[in-house]
Amino acid sequence: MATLIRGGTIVTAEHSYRADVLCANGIIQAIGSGLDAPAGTRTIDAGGQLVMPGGIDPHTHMELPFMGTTASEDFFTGTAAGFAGGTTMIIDFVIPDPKEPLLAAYKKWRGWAEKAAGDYSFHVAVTWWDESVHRDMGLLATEHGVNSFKHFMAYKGAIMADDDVLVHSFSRARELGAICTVHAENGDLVLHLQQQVLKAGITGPEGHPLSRPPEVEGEAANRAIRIAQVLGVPVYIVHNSCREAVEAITRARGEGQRVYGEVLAGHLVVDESVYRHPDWNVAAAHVMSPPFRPKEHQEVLWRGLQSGNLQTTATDHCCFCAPQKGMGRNDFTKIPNGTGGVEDRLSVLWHHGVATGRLTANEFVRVTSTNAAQIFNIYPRKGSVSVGADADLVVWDPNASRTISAKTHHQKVDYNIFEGMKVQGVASHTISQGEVVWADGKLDARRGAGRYIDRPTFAPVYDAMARQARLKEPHAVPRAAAE
Ligand code: URQ
Ligand code: ZN
Ligand code: ZN
Repeated sequence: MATLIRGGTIVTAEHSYRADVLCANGIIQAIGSGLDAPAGTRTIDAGGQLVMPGGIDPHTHMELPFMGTTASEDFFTGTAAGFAGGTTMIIDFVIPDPKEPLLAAYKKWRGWAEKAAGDYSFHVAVTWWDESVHRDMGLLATEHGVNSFKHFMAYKGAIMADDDVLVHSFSRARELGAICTVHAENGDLVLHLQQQVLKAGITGPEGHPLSRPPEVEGEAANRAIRIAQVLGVPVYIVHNSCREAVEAITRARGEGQRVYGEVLAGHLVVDESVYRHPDWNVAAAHVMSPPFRPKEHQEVLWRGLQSGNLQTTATDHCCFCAPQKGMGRNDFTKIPNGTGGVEDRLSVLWHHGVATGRLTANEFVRVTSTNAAQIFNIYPRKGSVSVGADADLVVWDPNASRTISAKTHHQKVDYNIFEGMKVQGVASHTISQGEVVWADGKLDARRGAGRYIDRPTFAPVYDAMARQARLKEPHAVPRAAAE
């Protein structure tokens, strides 16, 4: 069945203009004024509303096994909740246990994701190294559409990648034309500080931010950026939460290095006072890493988006309900790290970004959809409103408002970090593969309708960059070794 979105204003990363959009067979068939609607077409009246590319959340963890439990949100409920907020695609993570073959882990996650309602892709984490990892990275890049490899510099003793793994993996990623993404916290420092905080008798959630101060994040962000610089590979720092990380990215980008930065909707508007909430469950519900920071960091993050030094917004949607968080009742280091947000990212960004004048509507599209599509090489299929692109769209009512609450959200988690927040800017309709999956407050998500989206590597652009890196530092990379 065709879908015609009539009378709206199309808003892309580049410009805004009045036109209708006709979708059929999963793609955008026509854009123009006065489009005819073939028999049986479903017509949406978008008068007074905006028509934007569906949101892309480049950082989620649906049903992640982590810290002795499994995230409560699964690929079906999580992508469906995304629809309710205008997000039509997620990029999730395959996170192999140390010594688990990357290809086997990838296949396992692919099985879990078959229930997804919306489209998805995977960053694959490199959590250990030997020749088999080198081989599997190649197979994933050349045969399975993986162009991004993740590295956790935190979580020592679990999934942490030390510098030896970073050097091997970053070098392999460059050979393959892939991008390296990084969770930047110094895992050795975190462990040391956790032990110190516990020794001081602090076992509650208030200990969490004490063990991961901004300097721990800034050091790791800079280290990852420098390693990427020497090895000539692009690097994407996920969930930047503080001034120290943004400064590291800004410096590198100012020197022409290919570095990208992501910020979570949560870190833009939630601050570290939550860890001192009198209700243990509320404080524990906010335990995620990097932690929420003192308020002054938020303005630095907003300026990062405004200046273009941070390119994408995400949620790191990784949900644990109160009984799960309770695993750390006597020791904050045992509280499963993670919070939700996949349903609320766009409204939070619109309310605090566009409605305040920090971002234009076009910049909003850039940081909620288009930049992620371009960085991860799926543009213009995704992240655009153009003929031939996937018909993933959101009809956005900039004047509607709603109050965010766990009582009404569609996320499978018993807490919402934006609880009680009244936000302006609401998805009135979400279209996925040309089908209306969210309309006027009702979800029509179909289990298993989501597709795995291949993301090709960047080889051609890449070679030029690698050559430039070699030429710039001939002493650093002996020519023979670099060929
Ligand atoms: O570190 C991550 O991104 C995953 C494990 C989700 N948890 C979190 O605290 N951010
Ligand atoms: Zn992380
Ligand atoms: Zn994450």
